[in-house]
Amino acid sequence: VVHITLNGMPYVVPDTYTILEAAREVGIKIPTLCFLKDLNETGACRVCVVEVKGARSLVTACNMKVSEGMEILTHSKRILNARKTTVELLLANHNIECTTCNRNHNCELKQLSNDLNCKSDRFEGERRETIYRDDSYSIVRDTSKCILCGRCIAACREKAGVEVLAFNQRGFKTYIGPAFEMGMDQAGCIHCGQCVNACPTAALSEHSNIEEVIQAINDPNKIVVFQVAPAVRAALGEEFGLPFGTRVNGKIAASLRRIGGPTCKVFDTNFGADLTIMEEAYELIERINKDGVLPMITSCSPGWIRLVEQYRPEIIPNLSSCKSPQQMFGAILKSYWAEKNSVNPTTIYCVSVMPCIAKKSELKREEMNVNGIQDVDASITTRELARMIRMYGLDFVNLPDEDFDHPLGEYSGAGTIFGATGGVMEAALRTAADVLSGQSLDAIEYEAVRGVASLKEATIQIGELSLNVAVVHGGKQALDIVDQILSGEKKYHFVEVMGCSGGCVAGGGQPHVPAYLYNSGLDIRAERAKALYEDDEARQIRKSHENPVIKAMYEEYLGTPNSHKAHQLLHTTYHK
Ligand code: HC1
Ligand code: SF4
Repeated sequence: VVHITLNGMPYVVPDTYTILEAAREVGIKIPTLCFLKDLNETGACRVCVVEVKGARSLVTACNMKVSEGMEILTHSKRILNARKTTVELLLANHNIECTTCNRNHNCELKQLSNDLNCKSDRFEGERRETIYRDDSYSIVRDTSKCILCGRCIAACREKAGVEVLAFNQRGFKTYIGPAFEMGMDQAGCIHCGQCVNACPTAALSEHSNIEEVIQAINDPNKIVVFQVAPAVRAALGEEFGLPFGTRVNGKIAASLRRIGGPTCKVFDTNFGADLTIMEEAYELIERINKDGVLPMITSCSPGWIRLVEQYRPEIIPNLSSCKSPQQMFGAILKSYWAEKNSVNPTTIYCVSVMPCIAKKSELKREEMNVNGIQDVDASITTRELARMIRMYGLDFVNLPDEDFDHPLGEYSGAGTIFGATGGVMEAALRTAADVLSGQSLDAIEYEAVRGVASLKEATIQIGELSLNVAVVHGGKQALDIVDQILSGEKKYHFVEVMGCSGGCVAGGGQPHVPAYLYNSGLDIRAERAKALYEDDEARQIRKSHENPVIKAMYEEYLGTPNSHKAHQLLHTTYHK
């Protein structure tokens, strides 16, 4: 420990602390802007400056460690002026169209400007040049709102494991984007959206599909069918002030029903997840029994698929041929459900609500159709759904809890945990273990694959078979493990990979988490995952193969998992 004084008061704090951490512990919030703990600790924005007795100039609290006898002032007149000037300089060339900005309710720059009593017109200057790019189906970049904090660059490098974004040019012309003015796709973006989540302003956002969804809702010739991803129910409540980790299944169903009107259907991607498990577990068993390519690697995360296709195509033979739950759901909706209900599939408009922005481009892939009919028509993020709920004047928190529609709203606990890292693995094990052992096993909670550790490995004994499995999440970890698999260093039967660290609960389309909460140690991945494991525990049926609608659908329509028909509808291919 060390002895310090903060604003004249004596404190004893651990010597590993930064000034920022020491201040936080004693209840003083030093503002930050570019700082993200363990990710972006450059001290570049200088918003967190403090005075330290004896230091020649102001020091940055985010990356300066405390030391014995240090005397620190965090809110002196000199500091308040310095911070205010720094932010006013940012405002001088910032595009301050706050009224229509999609981040106006949670922009960190706006909040800071207000807290520091800044004026936007103190400095007159040239505005930042707008380079507005909406050139992928998923992500939009607007440099006029960029403050060059570098958080996105760090997220792309450290989380996605690729280096799509960088500082370009020099001086006033500096801007963040891909090199050589390339588009995001050209530059190898995987659409994980981790840069969007890291952005304090609206310089990076998802490509919005709200308007086309509203158009479909108002088209009398369309039947709008919603499907809601597992992880949305673990996070949407945050947009309406509910505590992190509040499960809002019932309010999502109620909201979508009011938005979509009386003819819409509110179904569940969790049903698609159960179906994915059927196909994937049987595919795994077949690969094991018939000396197929192992390890088999999951394929439901479209950011991960983009990573493979662009950066490690050598591992394509290991990918499960299963479409993702989003796509399986769409394909079944427009075949089985449409036939059963005598609906012309071309009149169905399927909208997925996803925690992900890569889902927007996944649904546009040319393989994602059956007989020329696109499986899913549009995808909106959790954030976009929140905006629509506000747009439609719904009092979210006070809505009644309603059920999803039947039959495609029926899901097992296995389907819902898909949204957390390790969930797909656990769901698949619940089914594979029953099938391989020929019993209905009671031990269904696979603790070894739960949690946010960056690599989880386990050996699961199923009868004679010792099944070696691994779970990784986040592009960077995924690339590491792929390289170890390719070199023969790691040998597994089955690997779950999710493109985002934490899995879909921390996807690029989830509600923004303020940086100060992240920096103070809130692990949003764990908070939201808890809601999904609770959802699992609350279900009577917790194994995908016991979902009665899934069972009936195989009996009436698909035959067996991996049948010819199942392959036509539910499996896909990848590009090199
Ligand atoms: Fe996911 Fe999936 S779990 S990919 O993370 O397999 O996005 O939630 O919907 O499709 O089910 C996302 C989540 C989601 C799919 C499922
Ligand atoms: Fe990088 Fe992911 Fe952002 Fe693309 S979406 S620029 S891969 S962080």
